Amino acid sequence: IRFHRILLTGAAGGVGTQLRPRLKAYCDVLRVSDVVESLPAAGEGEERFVVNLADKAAVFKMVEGCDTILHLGGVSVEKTWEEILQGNIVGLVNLYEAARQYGVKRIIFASSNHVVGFYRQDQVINSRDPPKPDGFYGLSKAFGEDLAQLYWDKHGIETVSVRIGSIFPKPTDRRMLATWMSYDDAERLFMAAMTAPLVGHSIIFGMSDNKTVFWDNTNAKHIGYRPKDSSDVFRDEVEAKFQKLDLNDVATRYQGAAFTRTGPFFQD
Ligand code: 15L
Repeated sequence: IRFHRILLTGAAGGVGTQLRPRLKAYCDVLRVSDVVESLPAAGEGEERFVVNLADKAAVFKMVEGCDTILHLGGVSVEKTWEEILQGNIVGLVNLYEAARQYGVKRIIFASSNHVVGFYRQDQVINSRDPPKPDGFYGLSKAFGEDLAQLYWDKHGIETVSVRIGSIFPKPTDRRMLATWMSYDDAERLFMAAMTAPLVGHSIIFGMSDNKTVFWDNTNAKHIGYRPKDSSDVFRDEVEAKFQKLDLNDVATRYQGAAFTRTGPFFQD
């Protein structure tokens, strides 16, 4: 499947920057957007939009003419409630309303493992287990998943909510041996989500083929995502760095690790 125009939001972020050149292979036109002016200029076959998601009119212009959206935009870590409200709640409603207006058929929504961050690391959960957000950020992603469900049930817009673990060059702590997803696997997952024949609203955990797991993706098998990388290649390196396990440390205790803390930006 080739798309005419894909919209990539959050294109200046860590994941967006990596995905941007890769997505070009799947569409005639790649429209990239971000809130920051530092978003690199449009290359060949690209269109560039600097947009604040809380600005409804701007979001509508950004969405018009797009076949599908990979929505990585919004606030991506714990921040003040006001910032999360604007970026992830108001912004998401704007995006879905625009999608409804312009007939976008499917959205790939970057949800997060922080929707379930208060499950413990000795629990293996699946997508039907109730959310246990670990902060306002995780809560906003839980809202996003429910919003996606509503727009499927009521308006027939499909969404794959990807509860992304940790997309980084490599796992850097013990928790990430379970949560890590390589950039190559992220591309595989996002493209599987974009092209699977029928998804309705599906929730999938975004991780590589890791040996240590917190999440069971059985409910998302219809998407056909086959990871090819594994965090285990880095296991010795990681375990050598973190030899002593403190079982009372949230980094070892909870799936959401530091996000479960209180304190500045962790909502005391
Ligand atoms: C997230 O949701 C963040 O966007 C990312 O920066 C990482 O912190 C990731 O979760 C994680 O849990 O590793």
